[in-house]
Amino acid sequence: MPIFSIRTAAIGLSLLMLSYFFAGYGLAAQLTVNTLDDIVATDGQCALREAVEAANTDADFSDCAGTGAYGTDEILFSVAGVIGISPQLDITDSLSISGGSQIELTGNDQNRILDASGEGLELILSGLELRNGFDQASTGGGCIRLFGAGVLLEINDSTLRFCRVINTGVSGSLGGAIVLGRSPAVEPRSSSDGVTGGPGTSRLIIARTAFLNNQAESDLNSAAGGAIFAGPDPMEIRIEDSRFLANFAQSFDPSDQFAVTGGGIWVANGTSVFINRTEWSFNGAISTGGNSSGGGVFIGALTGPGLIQNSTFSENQTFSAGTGAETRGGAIFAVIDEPQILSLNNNTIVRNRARFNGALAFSGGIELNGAGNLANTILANNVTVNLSDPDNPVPSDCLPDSLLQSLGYNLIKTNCGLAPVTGDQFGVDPLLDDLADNGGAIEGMLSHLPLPGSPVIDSANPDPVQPFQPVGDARVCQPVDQRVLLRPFDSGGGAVCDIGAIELQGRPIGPAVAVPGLNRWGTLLLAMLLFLALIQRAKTNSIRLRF
Ligand SMILES: [Ca+2]
Ligand SMILES: [Ca+2]
Ligand SMILES: [Ca+2]
Repeated sequence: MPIFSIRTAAIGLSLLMLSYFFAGYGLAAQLTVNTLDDIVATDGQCALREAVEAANTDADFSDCAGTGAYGTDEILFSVAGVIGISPQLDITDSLSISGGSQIELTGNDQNRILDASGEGLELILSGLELRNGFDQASTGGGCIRLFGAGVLLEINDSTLRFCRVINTGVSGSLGGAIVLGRSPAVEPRSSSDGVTGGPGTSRLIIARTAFLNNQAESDLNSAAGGAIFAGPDPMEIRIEDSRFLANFAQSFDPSDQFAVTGGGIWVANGTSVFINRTEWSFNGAISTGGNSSGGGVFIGALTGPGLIQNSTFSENQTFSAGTGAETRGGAIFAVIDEPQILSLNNNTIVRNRARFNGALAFSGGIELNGAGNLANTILANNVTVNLSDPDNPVPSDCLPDSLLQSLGYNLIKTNCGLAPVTGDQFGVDPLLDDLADNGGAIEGMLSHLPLPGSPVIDSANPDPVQPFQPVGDARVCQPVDQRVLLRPFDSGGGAVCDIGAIELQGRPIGPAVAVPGLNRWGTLLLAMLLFLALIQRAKTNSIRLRF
């Protein structure tokens, strides 16, 4: 009996320790915001600002009482609508904010919306619209700034629009919507003065999120990352099912010496860069004086694996009006450190351009300084444009004498010296329709459908598609296209994938969902929802180009 008692006691103690361990693991209080007011006052209502204070200090604050033990807390909302944030919300502890797709946070063009800092801080945002955040005098990030070594910024199912950094001082203008990962100790500095990675690798994870009309603008210095500036710390980047439309980095620097880089995103030191099923259109790196590079994507150094797949790059541009300036990579510019390789698979990269003024234009499409692989990709109708002869754009899809290598089954309109491999079609037009909303995992996503008779149809690598995970052979097709429609589909030339980001007749995953019979009110509701979706689409598609 004594032995049994000891054993019972031991088991009991173990269970107690286990429960204690699990209780201490992943502590999280939930805080529910129930007012749209941005006021700290004991008024019976829990405001977002009060909830953030409670989560920061791990203690109930004012009218906000958390349910559960405080730790890495979560803020939810029982209201819907717009919250005007002023001044910015300061976040000092790991936190998630879930808006349930019914909350907009606006800075009213007056101030940044979220400012977070702390070593290892993890900020997870979902179901939010952040708009009209503004930063003028600081280090960037019009809507979100997250500083610290080894931080995480994860954004799901959200929209960031009209976030702006306008810097009229001597510092560069960085990250129209987001600046991430810079250590507070790192002084603001030009993006053109080299990469000095800070301590700790940070992570940026973006899914089903739209970056629309964000802008980093400087009057006297450089500008980098129209939507996102990530660095100089080492950074893991993962972007999926997202949109980057009409974001701009631009400089009106009169001294002709500062660079503008990354119209969509700027990454200093990518320890891994994975971009999947994402639209990059109408973004620009624009300079009145200095050099410009990476109209859509700029990677200062790829120091680990890099893969861009199932993505459309269209109508992006670099622009340098200065007579001594260079302009490079209308869609993508990347420096790739040995022995790393940037792989491009199943992309459509068309109609991008590098505009220059009598000096040097390099590639209008993609420009890789280092090793790159190209497979199942459309690279066509990209150009350089000399402002002195604007009516005669020069075809320029990639950079001659580069380390870009074909892995086969690419359509390249103007080959820059790649050795042809099985399946490559060089010197032909892809015959694509205009940019349009052809569906996707995120509302309004734009892409180019192949036109009837297009040489890209059923012309990609005929080997079996690669499994969903892990990302495998860079030569073979993805199992779905940019719209998450299944590949391959036989459009008449065999059950083979189409070249590019779109499988013309791809099908949804799983069986078709039957729509249950709708009554009169259901039909009315559906009609209203469709109407609202059309209005939203019209708004989203209204594109303003600024120079
Ligand atoms: Ca209150
Ligand atoms: Ca907390
Ligand atoms: Ca096909």
